[in-house]
Amino acid sequence: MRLHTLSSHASLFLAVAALPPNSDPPQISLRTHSNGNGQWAHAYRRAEKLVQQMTLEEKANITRGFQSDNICAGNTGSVPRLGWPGMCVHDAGNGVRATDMVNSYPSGIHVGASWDRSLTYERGFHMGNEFKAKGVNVPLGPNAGPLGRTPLGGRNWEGFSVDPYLSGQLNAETITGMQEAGVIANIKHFIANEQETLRRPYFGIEAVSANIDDKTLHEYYLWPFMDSVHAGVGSVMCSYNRINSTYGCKNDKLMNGILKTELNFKGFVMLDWNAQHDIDSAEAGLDMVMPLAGAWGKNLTDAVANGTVSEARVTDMATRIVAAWYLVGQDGKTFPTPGIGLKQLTQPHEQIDARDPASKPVILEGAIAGHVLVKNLNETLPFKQRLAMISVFGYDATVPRTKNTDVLFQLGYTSSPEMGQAVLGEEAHFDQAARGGVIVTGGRAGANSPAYIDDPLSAIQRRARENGTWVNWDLDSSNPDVNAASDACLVFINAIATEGWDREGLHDDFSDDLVKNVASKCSNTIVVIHAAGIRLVDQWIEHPNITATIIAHLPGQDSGEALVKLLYGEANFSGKLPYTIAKNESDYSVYAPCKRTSTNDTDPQCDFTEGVYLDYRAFDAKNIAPRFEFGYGLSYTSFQYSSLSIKPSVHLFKSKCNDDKLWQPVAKVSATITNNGPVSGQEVAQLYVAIPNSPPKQLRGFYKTQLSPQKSETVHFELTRRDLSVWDVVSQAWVIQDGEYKIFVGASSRDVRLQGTLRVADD
Ligand SMILES: *[C@@H]1O[C@H](CO)[C@@H](O)[C@H](O)[C@H]1NC(C)=O
Ligand SMILES: *[C@@H]1O[C@H](CO)[C@@H](O)[C@H](O)[C@H]1NC(C)=O
Ligand SMILES: *[C@@H]1O[C@H](CO)[C@@H](O)[C@H](O)[C@H]1NC(C)=O
Ligand SMILES: *[C@@H]1O[C@H](CO)[C@@H](O)[C@H](O)[C@H]1NC(C)=O
Ligand SMILES: *[C@@H]1O[C@H](CO)[C@@H](O)[C@H](O)[C@H]1NC(C)=O
Ligand SMILES: *[C@@H]1O[C@H](CO)[C@@H](O)[C@H](O)[C@H]1NC(C)=O
Ligand SMILES: *[C@@H]1O[C@H](CO)[C@@H](O)[C@H](O)[C@H]1NC(C)=O
Ligand SMILES: *[C@@H]1O[C@H](CO)[C@@H](O)[C@H](O)[C@H]1NC(C)=O
Ligand SMILES: *[C@@H]1O[C@H](CO)[C@@H](O)[C@H](O)[C@H]1NC(C)=O
Ligand SMILES: CC(=O)N[C@H]1CO[C@H](CO)[C@@H](O)[C@@H]1O
Repeated sequence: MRLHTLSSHASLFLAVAALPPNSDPPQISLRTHSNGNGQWAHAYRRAEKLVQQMTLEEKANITRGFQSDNICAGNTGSVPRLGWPGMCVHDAGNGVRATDMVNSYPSGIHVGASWDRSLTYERGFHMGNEFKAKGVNVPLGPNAGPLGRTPLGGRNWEGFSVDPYLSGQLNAETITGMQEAGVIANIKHFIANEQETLRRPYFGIEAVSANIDDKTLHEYYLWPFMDSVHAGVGSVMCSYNRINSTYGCKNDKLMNGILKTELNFKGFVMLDWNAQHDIDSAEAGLDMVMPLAGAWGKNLTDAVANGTVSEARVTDMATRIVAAWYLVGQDGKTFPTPGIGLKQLTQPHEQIDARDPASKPVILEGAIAGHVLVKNLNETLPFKQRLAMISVFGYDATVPRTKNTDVLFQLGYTSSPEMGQAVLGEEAHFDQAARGGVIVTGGRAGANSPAYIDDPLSAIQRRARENGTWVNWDLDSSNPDVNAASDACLVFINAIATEGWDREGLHDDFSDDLVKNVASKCSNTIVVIHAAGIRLVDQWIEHPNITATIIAHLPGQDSGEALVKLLYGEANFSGKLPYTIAKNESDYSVYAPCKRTSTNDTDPQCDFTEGVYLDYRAFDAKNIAPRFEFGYGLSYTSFQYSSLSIKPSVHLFKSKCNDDKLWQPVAKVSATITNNGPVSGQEVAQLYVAIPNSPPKQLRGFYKTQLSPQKSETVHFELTRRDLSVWDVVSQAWVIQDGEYKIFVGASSRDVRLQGTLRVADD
């Protein structure tokens, strides 16, 4: 179908049945980000001044990694002659990794389930402070790829959501928070790093090639990177995989073409550790190699000498790196010596306590906010009166017995390591469930080690000590005896995932059997699932004795306390699923990663033929009923939606990418949310748009509101030009088409409470 694009005099007009007389001044419900052009300009002026004093060797020196006496994942070179100290770059997702005196924050997927912009910003800010205290210049996060093309993806939990809009919003908040704390955020992995299977080349087998058409790339995978660049992110990590058969870290079209030209990214592109690249990666747009010299080092200066790489390009690399450093204020006296807090733990080292007491409420609130209540039969939760007896079952109820270093999150849970791709020498493998204890994070680079893990059983026992409840526990049996006097039986299971390995399935028999065995003996069975990704529940969700089910995701160190507060109604469920839970694996438009079963294919190809039809976009388009849809989650109260208002705010015309007009609000939508239930609570109001020639619904707004009983709030959504656009491959521009745009406001992607229409036409 041909796209009808709008000329500059075309207008947008409204066609809703009745126009509510809404004259409230718009409240600021969305944090606004700027791409920081002004700040970048200032940082560039200072960077240029410093870099122009550097020799070629010095410039090349800061584009590469060096071994050091610290345990930073990488250290750049320094320029001692000019007093430029170099940078420590380090993992990542849940807090500062592999060291002491730091906190473990909720994982990306948990934050995604909170749909809470301000908590997300706070988490980024406090985590950023910890990295800074330890002398880390660049935390290697947050994550906008993988988004979650395959639900089996081993690293999906490191990101916020499979939905590019939700991912983009929360990545922008995180980046803003981190950079305001004074560290350079690193958005990764650019791009289409959607599976761990064949993520890297080995033994003559190339890494998988993600073959994506231009429209899908823009409307799905690039979308959250756009938000990240717009938020002023200082660095981007290129990915291990190939895209259209060219490695991400030597892909001129992606790094120079899309990232630096189309998106106008001003910071630097960093190599993923030892990712495939060569000297040509320099002219393709790569700015820094890690962890050592890769194919650069002396080769880079030699290449300048023989004319293969221009010196201007090396100057540009150095300028981008130093500009990002100035951008976040690392030039001042307040930034510690790089890597100061990351000495070998077994060597004498200064104790740098990075934990600020101000982060405590952020960690606990964040842990609470990412729990999603998906079933609550007859309001079994919250516990209404003092429970005389609680029975606790399942391997996931208690703290793991291994040591609290990262090893715990890498190998300690593995109950049956398989060799498989272990020939790579570095890929650890998990069973589907981590049966060594409760999980508060997924595995490897995103994980870190806290001082304590407040596990569910300990938290329940702490409460029992106060309230006199009798607690039975049996965490080992797969078919435990149940004390018939139990008022409630809590079953704890999990689904683990890790970097380096895709999951084997979305549920496991051991855990499902455990749940069913308890349910057959206990009429008030409550299932709690800690999950590093999608976990199916159809084996038992309709069992009449299963009265409540909680998807507890990966809450970080305050897991148990958060859960107990929710169980007892001192905190309220407000999380919503940032993905779809299907009834069956085959319901997902993409299930398994490409080339999962080993073939002798040395050039593995993965065609993203499904386009943008992933997760709810596909369930909606194919009319497949999910078990629990994207955006779903129960609370202890109920909310009523009323008074939809849709107002176009400016004239629309075709706009090109990089144009600031792309971020201009073009329509304002508002609705009134009322808490018409018995207790106070929080609701995440969601806005979806049906863009012509696109999936039936796409998330384009959300707002989390806290309401006491009988109280109302008018929530406001701003739709930007980008929000209504599609990517037109012919004109290479974001384009608003003619036609009707249905607007849905509701409590989930399927629980639509209000709808209206926005019509765009030439006039
Ligand atoms: C390059 O960086 C290393 C590591 O920081 C430093 O030891 C060396 O002196 C630097 N070289 C130059 C030419 O500045
Ligand atoms: C990949 O190939 C597709 C199909 O030819 C094309 O639409 C797209 O622009 C290419 N993308 C990149 C990054 O090369
Ligand atoms: C330079 O390149 C050669 C191969 O082209 C490689 O063997 C060598 O390790 C490289 N040296 C550095 C310092 O990157
Ligand atoms: C220039 O130097 C680089 C780095 O040593 C090398 O890879 C390349 O082959 C050289 N090119 C020519 C034309 O000598
Ligand atoms: C839930 O309530 C319904 C109707 O009130 C009742 O029939 C059913 O037995 C209750 N179920 C449980 C598990 O209490
Ligand atoms: C529910 O639990 C009761 C024990 O309280 C048990 O007798 C009954 O068989 C269970 N129901 C099912 C369907 O398993
Ligand atoms: C559920 O999905 C699995 C895995 O794709 C498939 O083998 C099975 O046939 C599906 N079952 C149903 C009932 O669709
Ligand atoms: C791969 O090659 C090996 C050795 O040539 C052969 O034994 C094996 O059957 C091949 N596997 C597949 C899946 O083709
Ligand atoms: C949660 O709900 C309880 C009542 O169940 C209420 O007392 C409390 O204020 C609520 N807390 C929040 C943070 O909404
Ligand atoms: C139901 C019940 O007895 N709840 C009590 C448990 O203990 C807390 C103190 O931690 C009391 O506030 C509750 O009333």
